[in-house]
Amino acid sequence: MLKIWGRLTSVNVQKVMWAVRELALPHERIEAGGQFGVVGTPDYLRMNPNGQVPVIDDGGFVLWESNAIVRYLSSRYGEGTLWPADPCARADADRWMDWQATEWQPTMLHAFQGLVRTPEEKRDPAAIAASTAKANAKALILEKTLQDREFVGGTQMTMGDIALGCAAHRWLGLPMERPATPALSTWYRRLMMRPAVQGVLTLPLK
Ligand SMILES: N[C@@H](CCC(=O)N[C@@H](CS)C(=O)NCC(=O)O)C(=O)O
Repeated sequence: MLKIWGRLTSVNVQKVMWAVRELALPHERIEAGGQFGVVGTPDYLRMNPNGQVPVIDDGGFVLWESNAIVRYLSSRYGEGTLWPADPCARADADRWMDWQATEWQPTMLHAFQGLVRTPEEKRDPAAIAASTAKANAKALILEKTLQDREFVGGTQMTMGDIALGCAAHRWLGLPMERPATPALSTWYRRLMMRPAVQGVLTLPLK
């Protein structure tokens, strides 16, 4: 059976669990990372030398890097749904996954760590403000894209919406100033109604 290592408070584990649930895959999730530890043990480091979550083991095939895992599960078990059959549609979804990981998510790091995981007296307001401004500017790019479509790739939900949806959940859940993003918010609410997301993306952020 598919095994997934990772705590559900991790945005990267959330992506994988959401994909697993969309695809209705029988699975076992093992708590790891954060207060659960595990990621520094020799057995775990043999699976993922980065000592991070998530990791999966699918019948002996071990994989780390959350977006790579979502792509693998989608291509193997979600052809025509999460994994669009058309190469252009697939590349579109793929492009947004890369954008999420390399352009949007990193901008949120200081805001998230500062506002959610750091006591108020120890926060760095300048770092939080800079992070917030960058994250908000990136969110407006997604807002513009979502103005004329239901999902990021068009009319069908794909793996791209999973990676972006998890990042949007974090962005919208941060206690900070945000520009108005009506299209993004409508898309996010649409995603949050999906049964597969229940219990995976929860508020408040931790
Ligand atoms: N690029 C990696 C990043 C993985 C990552 O940063 N994981 C964090 C949680 S989001 C982690 O393992 N932190 C250490 C821990 O939880 O103990 C991915 O997308 O899978």
